[in-house]
Amino acid sequence: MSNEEEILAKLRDAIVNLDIDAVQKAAKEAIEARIPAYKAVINGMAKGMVSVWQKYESGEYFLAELIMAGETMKEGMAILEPHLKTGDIKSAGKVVIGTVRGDLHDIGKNVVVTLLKAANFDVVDLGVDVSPEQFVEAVKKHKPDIVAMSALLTTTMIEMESVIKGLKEAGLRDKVKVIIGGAPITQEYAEKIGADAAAVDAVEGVRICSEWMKGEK
Ligand code: B1M
Repeated sequence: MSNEEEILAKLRDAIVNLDIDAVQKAAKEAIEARIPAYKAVINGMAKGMVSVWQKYESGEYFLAELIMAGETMKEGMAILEPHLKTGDIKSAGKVVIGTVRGDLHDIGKNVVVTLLKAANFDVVDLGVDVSPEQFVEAVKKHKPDIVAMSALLTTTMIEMESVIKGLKEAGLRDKVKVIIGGAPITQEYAEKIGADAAAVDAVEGVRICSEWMKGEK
């Protein structure tokens, strides 16, 4: 195993073992070894979350462990986030982002926020359980280039359509690009509800947003 693979494995294991000290130590090691911070997040900690889920499914972990895994990931993010910055001063564009109404999952959304900031986007994070009205108000107030929505539940993904409807009713739909993401989201669903794009992961989401700002799509 190379040094890089070893450190990524330590990050994954730290999440699986819900070990905040270990995740902080491994995140610092990743920085010292000059592993790109986005890789440490996506190929390290986020992969650990998948194993956590498998343990939950097999009955080894319960809801408390899922929550603790999320907290462990946040501690690792706190160390890696400053190293995701590219150092450019000019903002790439403004994004209003949130997890839709009824949905409290924010780990994936937070990864997207971190990577957007790293790509020099000005990010307005509305948090979780964000109603269509709150999205519309935020667009009026912050005048973003892009609205990004996250949903992890099949029961809440329908809220994305309500947000787009709200933007249309407020005469704002043509003023922003809309991107959606989260485990149940597909390109087909994006087309069905009138979003401009769907992203399978945070890296793709940020790539699409960057392309939009460069006028490439
Ligand atoms: Co929940 N949960 N959960 N959960 N949870 C899922 C989503 C589930 C798939 C597990 C399952 O049953 N198979 C399931 C949904 C089933 C469905 O709807 N079909 C589920 C359920 C049922 C529930 C509850 C209802 C459980 C209950 O209470 N009985 C409940 C609902 C609460 C609510 O929201 N109202 C619930 C609660 C929770 C916890 C609080 C315990 C915890 C969330 C903690 C937190 O977020 N702070 C939790 C967790 C951790 C999960 C799983 C295990 C992991 C999610 C995660 O963080 N993944 C999840 C199982 C799974 O997804 N396989 C599950 C890691 C993260 C990095 O990935 O979020 O997919 P992800 O984000 C990715 C991409 O999707 C994408 O980029 C990210 C990074 O690459 N992406 C975007 C996401 N948003 C984007 C936006 C973009 C672009 C890309 O815009 C540009």
